[in-house]
Amino acid sequence: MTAKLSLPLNSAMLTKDFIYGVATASFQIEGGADNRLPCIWDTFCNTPNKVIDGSNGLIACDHFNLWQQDIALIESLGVDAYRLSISWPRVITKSGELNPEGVNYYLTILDALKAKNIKAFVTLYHWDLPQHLEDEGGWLNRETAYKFRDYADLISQAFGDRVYSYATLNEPFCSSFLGYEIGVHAPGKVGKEFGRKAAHHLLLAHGLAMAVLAKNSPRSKNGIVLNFTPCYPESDTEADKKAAEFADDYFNQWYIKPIYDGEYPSILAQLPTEHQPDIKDGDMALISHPTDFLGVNFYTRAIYRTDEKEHFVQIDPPAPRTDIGWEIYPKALSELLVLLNEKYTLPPIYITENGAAIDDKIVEGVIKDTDRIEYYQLHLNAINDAIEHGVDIKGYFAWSLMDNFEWAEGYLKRFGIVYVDYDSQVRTIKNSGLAYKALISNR
Ligand code: IFM
Repeated sequence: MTAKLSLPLNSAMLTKDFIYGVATASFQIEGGADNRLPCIWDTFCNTPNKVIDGSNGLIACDHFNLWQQDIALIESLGVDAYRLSISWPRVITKSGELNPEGVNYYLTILDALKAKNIKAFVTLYHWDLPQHLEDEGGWLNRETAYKFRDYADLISQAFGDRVYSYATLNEPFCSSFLGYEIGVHAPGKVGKEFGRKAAHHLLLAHGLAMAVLAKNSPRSKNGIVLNFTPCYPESDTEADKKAAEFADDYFNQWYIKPIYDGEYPSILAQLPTEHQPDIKDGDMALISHPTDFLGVNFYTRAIYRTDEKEHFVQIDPPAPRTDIGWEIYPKALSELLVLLNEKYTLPPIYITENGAAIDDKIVEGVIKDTDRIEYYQLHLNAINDAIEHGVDIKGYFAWSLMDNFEWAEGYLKRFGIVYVDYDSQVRTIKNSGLAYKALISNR
């Protein structure tokens, strides 16, 4: 018997207005690397000891060739929406023009989704920066923000009215902190003097692109997707609480406050000058361009204690944990949503990613991922709680449609509700996928 997903009968999440979807990202699934320019993740994968299993994105799930069957798969799940990202190095040439082949690839996908009445949630940047832009400084170079604006301009004109929602960026925290401050993601730069500078240019890119999207695509819902890992103190001592607050400003509020309040958290003044971003006159006004929605990605929380040398230190996550080592703590999701709603004047929210890495086994064609179903159930309940507390949440996307390239973890961690056999490229819907499908169709 497949475990079920359910919600209270009076839940707003059971109305047809609430959007259910599945999410992916270009570099994680597409492959088709010969048909695009190299990106920073190609270079990172080619650098020894960066990706744990030494793998890369050259083939991935071969979605570049198998997209038709993947869209049929998405349709078979009965979802309302598909969140995908556009590979910048596939659609824009080195000289900054549209690459018609790459654009056509996405146009056919978008048309196929439209024909099946599946809403397209398009993310313009899910970390695959063209390598030639990194060679000019990447997100440390302010010019990259303007290059992103130009890409957003050209691609949104080309896509016309095919897109239901545009997100400018996915998780600028990961691009800047993981990529430019601690170097565990591409491009692998390490230095406290880099992280905030990269973040500022990413946020500037978002603001510049928002203005372009508002002009070219006024009918789509345009916004940004941010990830949140709520920060909890290890104890009730003032010192631990202060440590957790500092971490929260550094990892979470740093990315949302500029967008909705037009300023960075006050910890900005406590950072050494050389670690601070280069903020020019007018930047904060550009960054705080109104958005039609906020995308929230949530997986786990983090616990902090005070430290003599640093502002905070993170302690190891307690059990229960998923296969990637992240604590399962759904209460943090409802608390986060309620807190964000109190703190900021927000547009409607979509939960644009949520899911669990589980060490799945396929046995006689069946994947009994009961732990993943439980994870989804707990988090759907948490979202329902937040809605009951007055938070305006319009939809939910499972991460991910299918197992894929999990960045520095390579193919070792499986987040899909569909199992991928990477040798044969056969896809098999896991029990979690069947449970998600049943929840959606029973509305
Ligand atoms: O796989 C990633 C995704 O690309 C961005 N958000 C988190 C997921 C799980 O790590």
